[in-house]
Amino acid sequence: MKTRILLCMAVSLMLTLFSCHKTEKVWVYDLKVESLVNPLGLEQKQPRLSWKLHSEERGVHQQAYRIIVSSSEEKLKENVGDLWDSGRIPSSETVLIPYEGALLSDRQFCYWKVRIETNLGEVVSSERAFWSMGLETSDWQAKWIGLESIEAEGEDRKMNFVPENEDELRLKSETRLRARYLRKEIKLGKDVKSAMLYISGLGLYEAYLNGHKIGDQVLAPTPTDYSKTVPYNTFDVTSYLNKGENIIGVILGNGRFFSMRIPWFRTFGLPQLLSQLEVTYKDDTKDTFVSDESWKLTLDGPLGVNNEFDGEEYDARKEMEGWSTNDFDDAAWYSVELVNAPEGKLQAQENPNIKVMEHIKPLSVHKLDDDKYIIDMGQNMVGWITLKVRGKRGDKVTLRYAELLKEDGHLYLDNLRGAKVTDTYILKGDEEETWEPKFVFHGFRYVEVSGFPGVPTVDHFEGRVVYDEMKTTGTFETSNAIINRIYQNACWGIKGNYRGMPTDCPQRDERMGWLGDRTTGAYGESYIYDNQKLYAKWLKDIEDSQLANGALPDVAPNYWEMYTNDVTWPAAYFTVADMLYKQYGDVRPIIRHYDSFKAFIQFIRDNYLKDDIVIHDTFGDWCMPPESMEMIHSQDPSRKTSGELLSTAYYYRLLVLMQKFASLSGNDKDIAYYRESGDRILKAFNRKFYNASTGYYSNNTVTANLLALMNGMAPDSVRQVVFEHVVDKTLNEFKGHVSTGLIGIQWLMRGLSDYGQPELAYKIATNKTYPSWGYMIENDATTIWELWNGNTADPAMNSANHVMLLGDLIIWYYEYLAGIRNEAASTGFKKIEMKPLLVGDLTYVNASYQSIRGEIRSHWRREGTTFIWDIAIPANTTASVYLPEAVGKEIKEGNKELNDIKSITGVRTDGNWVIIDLESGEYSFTVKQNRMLN
Ligand code: RAM
Repeated sequence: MKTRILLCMAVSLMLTLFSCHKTEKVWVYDLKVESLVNPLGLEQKQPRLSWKLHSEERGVHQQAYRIIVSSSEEKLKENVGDLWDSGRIPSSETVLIPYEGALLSDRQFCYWKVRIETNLGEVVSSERAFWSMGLETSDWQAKWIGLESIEAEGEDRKMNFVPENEDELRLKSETRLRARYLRKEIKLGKDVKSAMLYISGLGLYEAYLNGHKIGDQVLAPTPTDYSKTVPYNTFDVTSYLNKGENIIGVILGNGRFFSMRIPWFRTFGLPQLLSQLEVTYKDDTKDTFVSDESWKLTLDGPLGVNNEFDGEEYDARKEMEGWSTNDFDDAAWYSVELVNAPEGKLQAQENPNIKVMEHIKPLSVHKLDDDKYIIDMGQNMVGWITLKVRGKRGDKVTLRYAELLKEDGHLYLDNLRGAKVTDTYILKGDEEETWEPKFVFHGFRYVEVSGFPGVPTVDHFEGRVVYDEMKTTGTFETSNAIINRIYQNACWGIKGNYRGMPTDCPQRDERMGWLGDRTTGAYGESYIYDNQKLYAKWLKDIEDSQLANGALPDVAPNYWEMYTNDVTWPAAYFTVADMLYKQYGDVRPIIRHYDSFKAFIQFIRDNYLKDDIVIHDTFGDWCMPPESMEMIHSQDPSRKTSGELLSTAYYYRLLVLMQKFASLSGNDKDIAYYRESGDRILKAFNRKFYNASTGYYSNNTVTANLLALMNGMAPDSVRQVVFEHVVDKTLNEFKGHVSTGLIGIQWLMRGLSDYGQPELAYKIATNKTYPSWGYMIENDATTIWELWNGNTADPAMNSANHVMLLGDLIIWYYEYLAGIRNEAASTGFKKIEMKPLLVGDLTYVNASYQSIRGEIRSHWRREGTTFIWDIAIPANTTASVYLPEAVGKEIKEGNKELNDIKSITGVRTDGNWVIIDLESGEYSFTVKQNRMLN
């Protein structure tokens, strides 16, 4: 049998990945979250099931499937679908198929498999997989517990946490809370069959059973606006428990619940815990153990003050051996207090947890003149380092983190603004001690070590690279070293800014989920990382922060309550939903958020639309290359693009998207409205911004002209002349360099290529002189900078790890250079278009993308006049393959003529392309000068 099935429990969007101490992965479905219409409506409990086909044969299709969902493994084995047996469904669909079985109850375990029939006559069964259902609100018996007071480090003062006056505010701004350690004994009278732990610790928690940490996630749960949504995690903890006495221990950190010192940063409350352990004994009786007033708590553990910006303090002398085992006396601990539940709704965390995803060794450790050492990780990374040390009791090692060094070799901290980025470790003075922080992370390449007993070497430290647990789906490499390096930098920047939300940066006192940075970025990123669940979660964060009047925020989750009411930043809400549909074939986010989209469109219309022009904009074409190398923002009116043009063009774009969304969500009645609004805006836009005598838009910036072209706003008759201005400006005024900021860059590479200037796009992609991505690399960047002039600009806003200036570059790498993309009308890569861009001095591109339907591969190379292209198309998909410069040349697949190949179903030409319709499989094409013609 040649066909295999990989079950992807991409049961999608509403399922939470379980603890991973078991070899199998378990998914949890939250009954409440995944409703399409009514979030509480039980009728909407519809997980979705996906699988991938893999075959070594060509031209394989699925002709039918049968899904079986059972309430036990035994039943599944016997093919008894007591929950759901779909029966034979003649269909080629494999992605996000809604469960249509019996109404699923809370905590229900669902075991499933699928059997498919292929066109080759095979019948293939998948392995079994399973998911389980979450808790309903009424299932929670646990109480929220904590301590309603602040105990500041070293001082004996208590205060209510809500700052009520200036003094208290100042106190908050000086206070980092110590970690809270909580414990509780649990007596199990019988042998355990299974046990589940449902837990939420705000801001961050680590849970232990009998001394063992539960799960390998860090910084859990992932961040939300706790006044709207409170995430809980679920773990299968069967293997941690024994008959008799067991101890559950939890450490609570501040996270973003008791937030950072900055006055405008929302604080939700003091750290608090909700924990519910449900045990089923072998005799099928059950017990539930919940957090309540009987738990004990101490602030006097080794983990002291902690927060994301300032760092974490750990005093190993205070370690309480066995604190989370039953071999410990907690008489000196406080009794916990019952505290109010956070305002938000408890929901199973659907997006992946954050994990230590990679380990890296430092490049070097060297001594500074003043007894400090600098560790160079060789890479601007996000996470922390582990410390291995041996010394006297009470020795204190201090670690500070920075992205850059000053000329004198010391840390450059200016661009971190208020973040103190300092971790300290006080030795207990035993043998060798190892330590790493729990409730902080840093964005850094360099670490300053002081107070280290002895001489530190690279062997004393290891980098922990921390980001959301998600698959790397893309590989990309070319013959051009600078492109490869930029790609690597981009990967480091993207993953480093995934922490349960896509942040702007990981190092300074900001780290916010800025919407505008991802409007197009999220789409490019989806080629490299499986970011589906992260972005689906982020859309909910955005929805959580929408105001009653329809306004959308600039940052989500809503830690800053920032509403500038621009169109350009909130546009990400729409474009990310569109991305999920296009790249993953998932229409649910569009349906779920449709009303919120609609409300925002209306909000702008009611407040900022005047004569069909959106008259409001704050950020402009953010961070375009300014006129002087020291500036952050250009002040030169000829370089800046009109805010009205930006917001009107983006508003138009949203109206076009709304027509599509209305149709996809069954709101066809709205389509005409959005079309008419769009038409009016289109007219007003051209009337106001197009200058017929010059042939350009507004003040002729590249961004202004590109937006008109790429959003389909420039009338056909003027497109060419408008584009000529883009080229002219780029070549003559900016000497073949980028001239845009965050907005224009979202269109630049595709715009230049689509309108016939791919060579100019290639030049921009490979420039090493300012301003360019290559210039960053020439100046030692190992990530992407916030500013084109990041090496010389004011540190007030100058991060060395921002992804917003990537614009559409990653899309261009995959869809253009490698030539892997959805066909225009396809979603989720059911119908693939393979169309590589042979440009510049590129001699090869090797790329692959693990799509939701399987791996798509494009490896091409030029050898003299011969073009060789190895491609792979996943089973159950088809592709249109564009062979470049192939007309009139000899084309072979393997050593056969195209006509002799069964899985090639059509051949035609377009210009110099030879286009082939291809069935799934692996192919190797060669295109060469036909000797007869020579
Ligand atoms: C900066 C952020 C972000 C940008 C906003 C407008 O402070 O870092 O990248 O979107 O400003």
